[in-house]
Amino acid sequence: MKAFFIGASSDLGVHINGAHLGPKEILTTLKVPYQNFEQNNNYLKDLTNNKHKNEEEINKLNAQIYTYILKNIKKDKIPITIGGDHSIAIASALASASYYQDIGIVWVDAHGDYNTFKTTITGNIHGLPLASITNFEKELKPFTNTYINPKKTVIIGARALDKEELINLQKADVKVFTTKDVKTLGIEAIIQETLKIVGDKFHLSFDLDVIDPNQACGVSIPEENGLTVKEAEAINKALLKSQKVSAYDLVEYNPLKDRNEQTKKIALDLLKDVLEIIK
Ligand SMILES: [Mn+2]
Repeated sequence: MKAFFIGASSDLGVHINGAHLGPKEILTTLKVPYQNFEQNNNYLKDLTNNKHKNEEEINKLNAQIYTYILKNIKKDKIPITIGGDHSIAIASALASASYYQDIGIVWVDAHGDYNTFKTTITGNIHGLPLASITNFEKELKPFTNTYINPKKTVIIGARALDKEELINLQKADVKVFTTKDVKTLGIEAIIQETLKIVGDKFHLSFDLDVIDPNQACGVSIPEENGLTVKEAEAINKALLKSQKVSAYDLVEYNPLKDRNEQTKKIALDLLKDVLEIIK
């Protein structure tokens, strides 16, 4: 098999408990071997106004994941990292960026994850990873000098952007396709444009909260008026079919919020497509 699996069992970047249970749920059902990473204090207990919540623990965890992926990634061995909250993608994206160099990134997410320590309202670090990966926020990656060019960065499915976060995105020149754009421009047009921006190789980071909570309630921070499962699956498939994906993340599955394993089933379907297409 071309893929190898990493469990990133972390809730350190979010104030809601549960996402750290996601990797085990998904990966044991998938019946694949995986290397799991966690920190002792998985759940963020700091509910103060601290803007750097769990930063040290998150850096420690990400350094481990980064090192492991970089050691095991090869042209024909694609890392698949299952979260956990989205802060773990700093490790996976920068590991694949470090291996391939000059890659792009596609961030499928209801949120921009483009806050900085200056602009964050909550101090929850899962709102910062894409800014960190593209070096708009210089912190959160003490384990590497690598970053991804923001001009080769595309967000798909955004519908909950903070005011200052939106300014950050415009300053950095990141391309954002909102949920509304997906519905009006159509998936084909968006994928075509995305592939032009990200270039020959790109990291694909898929946050389950891009899907409408009516169909996928098992996430920590649900946002109304999302993509349908069908749309999300079509975007996932089309991006994978380009055969340009360097590494893949599936994040923010929260079993404590799921109903009848609805969201887990969606996660497994998305991964089934990943494994079929990259085979
Ligand atoms: Mn996210």
